[in-house]
Amino acid sequence: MKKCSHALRLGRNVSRASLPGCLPQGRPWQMPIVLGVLWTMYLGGLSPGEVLAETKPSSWPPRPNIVYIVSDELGYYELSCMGHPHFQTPNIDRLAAEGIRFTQALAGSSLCAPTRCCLMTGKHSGHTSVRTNGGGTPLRADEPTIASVLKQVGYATGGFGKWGCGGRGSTGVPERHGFDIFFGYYDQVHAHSYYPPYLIRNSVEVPLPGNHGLSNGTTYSHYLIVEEAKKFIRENKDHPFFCYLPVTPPHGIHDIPETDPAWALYKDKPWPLDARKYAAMVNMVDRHVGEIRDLLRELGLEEKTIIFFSGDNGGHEYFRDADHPRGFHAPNVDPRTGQQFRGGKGNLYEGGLRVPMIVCWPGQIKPGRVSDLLWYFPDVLPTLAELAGATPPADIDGISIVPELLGEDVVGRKQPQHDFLYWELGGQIAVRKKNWKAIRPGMGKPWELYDLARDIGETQNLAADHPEILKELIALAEKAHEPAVEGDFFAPELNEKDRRAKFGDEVPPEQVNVTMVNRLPQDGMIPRKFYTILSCSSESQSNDRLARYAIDGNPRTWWHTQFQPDLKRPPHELVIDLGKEFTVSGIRYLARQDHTWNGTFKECEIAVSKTPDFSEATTTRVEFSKTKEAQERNIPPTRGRYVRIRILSEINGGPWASAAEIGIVGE
Ligand SMILES: [Ca+2]
Ligand SMILES: [Ca+2]
Repeated sequence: MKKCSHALRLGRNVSRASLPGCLPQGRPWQMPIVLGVLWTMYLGGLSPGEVLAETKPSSWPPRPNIVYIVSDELGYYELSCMGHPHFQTPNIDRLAAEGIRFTQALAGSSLCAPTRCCLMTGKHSGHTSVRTNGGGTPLRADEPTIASVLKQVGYATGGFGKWGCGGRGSTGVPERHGFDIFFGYYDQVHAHSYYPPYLIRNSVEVPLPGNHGLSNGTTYSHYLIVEEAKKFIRENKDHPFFCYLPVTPPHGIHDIPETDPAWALYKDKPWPLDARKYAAMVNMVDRHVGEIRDLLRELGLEEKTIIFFSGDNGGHEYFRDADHPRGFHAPNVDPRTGQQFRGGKGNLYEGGLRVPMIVCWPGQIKPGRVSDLLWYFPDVLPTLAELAGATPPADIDGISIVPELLGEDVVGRKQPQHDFLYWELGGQIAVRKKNWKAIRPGMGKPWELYDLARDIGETQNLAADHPEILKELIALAEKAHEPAVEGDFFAPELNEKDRRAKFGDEVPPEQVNVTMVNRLPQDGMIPRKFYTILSCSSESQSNDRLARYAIDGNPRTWWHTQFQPDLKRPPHELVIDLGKEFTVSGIRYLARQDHTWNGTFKECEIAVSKTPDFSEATTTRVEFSKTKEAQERNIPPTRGRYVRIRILSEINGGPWASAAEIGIVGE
């Protein structure tokens, strides 16, 4: 990383032909611009910078075919061209050798769905609609994407792989966002299995005979996805196309057919089984990159097609153990120097944001370049729009990097630079301005400040040394954030079905729910149909965790207290109106049913009252345990219509409260 750090101080270290010394050759749409530049300079005596700002090639835009490949989870260093001894990626290495590799092309976010939303919409994660990683959270109906922008200028648009910007039955499905065809997975939970009973094409199920979910089946989904992409390229070979390939490997579940040639390379390595499968999956993706390039060559499209290859979020430290504290393959450790990026998938340190990014366009992008241009996923939309001659939406955060890709002299203008880059993820926030990066690693945690030019590993917090810089970056962050407004589900059962399909089609839904998600027992409970929420201390509107979800009967939805824009601290409370008087004798509580514990109730005060002001209430203290199963606590039987649950502490001492379901026991 020493080279990169040095380059950061200098800005960029990319060598570039300077005007008027180096004329490009054999590129008809580029020649007029160079001559035009020289002529204008001669006539007006302008400086090259001013001239660049004025000029465009006469045959602009170039309108290439666009192939955009995203490998889910692939880490920055997990390529053989990065010197990693575990991986064999000759085709991706060749792509880099024949194109441009970026050292500072950063992910839009640090988890699958939020980062994909940045990629598709050109917005940073302070403006996007999909900021949570539930898997099916939808884009809003009216949101433009790369596909809808390119479609307006006549591109055929196809997507193949994992969507993650809206489950089936929602406003976010890809065919409502500019894709002529999308084949693969809409919900990310569905995408955990390489052997699901079906995939989806434009919201219609495509059965995969012999598949039973998880790792059980005969049809490996990724093969079909690549074949569909190739078919799309063949069918559209005669006019411009956008082929988006967000493939799922090497994301887990780590499966690869034993017959795959990549498995033969790794099956006998003295490594844990999953680490072998992971490396084989990377090699398999590499082979498919080679096959796509072969197809483009066969169709005579090689020089008419720009190929992007990237990861989706920073490397996940898979298969960690005492001997491999940064993961078995250490995706965020430079295998040549040992230099480390801090963190990884799920956080906003560099390890969570650095992804491989390679762009290749034979005849147009100079081969073998390495660029330190600082850019990120929101820049992809305006970049592709410029290449295609489309107008990007006005309210995006990205900037086109076409001058960097093709040359400022060729494009006729300087490469613009970001004033700042912004990320948010749950309670985490990061802001980057040139070499400075401010990060708040979690809700309520102090801000940190790093000089990435000197400290790429984010080891020395300079917040106390440079309070004025930190203050400036925090102000930028506050300006960058606006509350998320997600799209809607009009048929959520379709999305639920797709999520269950991860586990196969032969398990009855009820059983899946019992196995995977606990429910609140209903016997002895005052029926839920009587309940309404009279009041709540706060609710998290930014990610749709509203109080009413605590009584909606759905264990997959939950109430969470507010943490944005400011953090509400305990005590928290919910008041349930039972509609009429009952004799209340207990309370049931179901903690949130996802992977995290935050918000789990511990000490609570339960008050029962005949009037909503609780002026003459009976109160009882109860304490809940750390379990995802339903819990019941009894209170002395009390007549009343209003029940107030006041949460005094959280099971891990956190400031939150959350509840998947609350039930009132009584008669
Ligand atoms: Ca991912
Ligand atoms: Ca619920």
